Amino acid sequence: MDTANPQYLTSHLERIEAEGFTILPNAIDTDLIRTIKAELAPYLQGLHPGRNDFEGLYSERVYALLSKAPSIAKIIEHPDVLAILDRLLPVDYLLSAALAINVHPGETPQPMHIDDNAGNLPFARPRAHFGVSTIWALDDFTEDNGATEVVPGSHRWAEDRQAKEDEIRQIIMPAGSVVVFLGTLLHRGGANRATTDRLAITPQYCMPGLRQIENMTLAVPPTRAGQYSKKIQELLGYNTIDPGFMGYVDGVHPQRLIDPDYQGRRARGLDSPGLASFADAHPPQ
Ligand SMILES: O=C(O)CCC(=O)C(=O)O
Repeated sequence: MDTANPQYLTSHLERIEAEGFTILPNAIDTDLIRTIKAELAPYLQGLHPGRNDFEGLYSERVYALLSKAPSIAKIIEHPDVLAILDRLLPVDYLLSAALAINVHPGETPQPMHIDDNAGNLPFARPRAHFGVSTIWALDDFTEDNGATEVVPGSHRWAEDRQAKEDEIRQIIMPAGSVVVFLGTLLHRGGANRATTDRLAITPQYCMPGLRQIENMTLAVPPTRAGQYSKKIQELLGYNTIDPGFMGYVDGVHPQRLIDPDYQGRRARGLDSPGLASFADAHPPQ
């Protein structure tokens, strides 16, 4: 995507609004794909097949990715993806999940689902999305190797509407491409009828006030988080959000666990707009 050209961003946002998803073809190069595959290789030895139909009995999943395969940070904070997320989620959105899914030959279709269930909050669909997901193809997604399948327009559907087979569309895209979709879009991993694997990575992002699907600050503890950019640290949850303190640990900013010298806004003499607006909304009695 040419992020300098606002028309590209607008057209992706329009597609997401209309269909619930958009595809960014060839967003990373083969060198990065090769590096990520090499980092993941020790964890994809066929020893840990999925435990149920959702994980996929003929699939392997790798979790806690930023503690295992550091190059994956490059796709989690890919500027083209973040440019879209910045328009779809409130500031300070979080990384909710980030996992690799290697779909082996023989895999059957995954159950159709949405990604932003948000702990069963009592808001039935149709509703606003609580999250946005991405699925990166590290192998070509083809007609028969288990390409992700989506149901265009289902981000507007009511809770009980089921997709018919002719409403499902395969995401066929070359390795290095990414599909970005709303958390309310119905989708699933496809059946792998080919003779080769289909490797994907799915970073999923959520509103800042929600619980992350993976407990990210335990999956990527401060000693590991310290090797990444500030943006990745914030996405993991080493941040606080307005009104000023949600996310604190032991009364201090969680960045202090990574950098003991970290100075918060007030120590730096900056306004804390969140605290100000919180105080306005809750005047002392
Ligand atoms: O593997 C895929 O293509 C989709 C996986 C997925 O949607 C999930 O596990 O949440």
